[in-house]
Amino acid sequence: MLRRGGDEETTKAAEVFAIGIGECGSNIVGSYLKASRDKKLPSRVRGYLLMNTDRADLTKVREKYGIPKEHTMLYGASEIGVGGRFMDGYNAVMESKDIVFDQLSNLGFEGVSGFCIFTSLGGGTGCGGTPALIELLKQRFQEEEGRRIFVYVIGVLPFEGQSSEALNSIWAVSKLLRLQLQERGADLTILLSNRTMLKRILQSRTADSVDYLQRELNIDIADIGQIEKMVPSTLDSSGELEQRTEQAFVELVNPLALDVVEAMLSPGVHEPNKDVFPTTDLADYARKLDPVVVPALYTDVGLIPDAGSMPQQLKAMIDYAIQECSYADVGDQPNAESVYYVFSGPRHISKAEYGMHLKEALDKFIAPGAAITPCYVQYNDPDSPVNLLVLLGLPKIPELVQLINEATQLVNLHSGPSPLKQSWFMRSKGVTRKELVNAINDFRELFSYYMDTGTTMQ
Ligand SMILES: Nc1nc2c(ncn2[C@@H]2O[C@H](COP(=O)(O)OP(=O)(O)OP(=O)(O)O)[C@@H](O)[C@H]2O)c(=O)[nH]1
Ligand SMILES: [Mg+2]
Repeated sequence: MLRRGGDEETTKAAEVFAIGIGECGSNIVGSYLKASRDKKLPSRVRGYLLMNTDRADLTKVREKYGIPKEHTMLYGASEIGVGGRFMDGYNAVMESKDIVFDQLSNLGFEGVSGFCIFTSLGGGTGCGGTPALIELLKQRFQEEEGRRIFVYVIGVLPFEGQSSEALNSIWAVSKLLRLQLQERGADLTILLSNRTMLKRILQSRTADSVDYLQRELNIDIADIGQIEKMVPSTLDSSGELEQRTEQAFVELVNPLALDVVEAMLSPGVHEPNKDVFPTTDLADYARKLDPVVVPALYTDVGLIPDAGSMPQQLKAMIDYAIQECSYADVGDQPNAESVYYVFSGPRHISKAEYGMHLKEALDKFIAPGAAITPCYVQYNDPDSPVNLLVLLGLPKIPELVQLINEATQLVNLHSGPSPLKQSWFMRSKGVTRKELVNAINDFRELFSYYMDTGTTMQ
């Protein structure tokens, strides 16, 4: 448990309950809790639960991150996961409603105003279970108790070449958005992309990453280009090397995922040497941003107020953050429809006077009329690091085109007049072809501006 005895202010500030569902979600919450413990960070979450339909994965996560048993939950009928069949993931949560709420209640979820659900979007347990969980939470709090809660989903998009997972991801995001129209979906879906995180890691820590992968996979890697080519060709099958490759990639990208979670949660937490202006809690993100968000995080920014023009340095910082540090590649022209930024550092750097320069610098990355909401986190220590978190609401995400194309190809592959062919959809996903085609069409509409090229549906 992260809550510290006696530190009332800290516990009061942390109003968030974290849920990790499925393997990816549990890993991210587990490693986040462990990292916070190791770094002795103040409490960011009030309580947490890791849930899975796979007994072995749950045991592994418990051991790896030192999670007490009462914070984990095995549910569903199979005990071996749902193997990407997301409708089973959805039903498993719905059918386990009572035990889910019992356990959440034992862990003290009653008073919280917000939930963060961590999951991959490409698997089955988390991808299908997340919308179900949100429906249940919203029903319980908003419909039965008349109390507004906000729910954030931190969803991980698949690596390149995982076409079956691309299809699951598209279904999940479309489902979350559609449910939101009935006040039963996620208030904010924050997308982190494995393929982009991997690309970032490989670029920034080339030599280290090559060494690491060489060691883990026990193969000779000549250069970084080779790894990038390896990705699509190895990941969609299930042999031993493929599994080890994926595992190694996941270990590489998870620290990056933790950084952004930490950056998002930190403004809402009281710390003695810190001021936040304006006061910001997690709910503010949902109030100010569009429902799908891509974060960008630039850490340890080297800003030197005495050396050269500050407006120029700030502009360079914004450019770099958005173009090189986003968690799903948004390209050069994200055209975001809303922006929230958190600028943190020592008092003489993270100051509101710079707001106008930051606004100017953000201008070319946003749609005309898009709202910009600032937040400054100021530390008394003049040596504290400078970090910039930018949350882009409904940006253009070129890699979604790839995702849509991969999913469309898969749908086409299994389409045809024969019912035998079409039974693939029910068998491997648990839904009809039509439901998946609708989800893809939702995506095409939402992100239509760059859908003039690419694969079309048959
Ligand atoms: N970043 C990251 N990605 C992960 C991790 N574990 C799995 N993934 C990715 O998540 C996707 C698979 O989803 P899982 O979370 O394993 O699936 P699940 O929710 O457990 O569902 P089932 O296994 O189908 O029951 C793949 O795209 C993996 O690459 C992790 O720890 N970190
Ligand atoms: Mg699993």
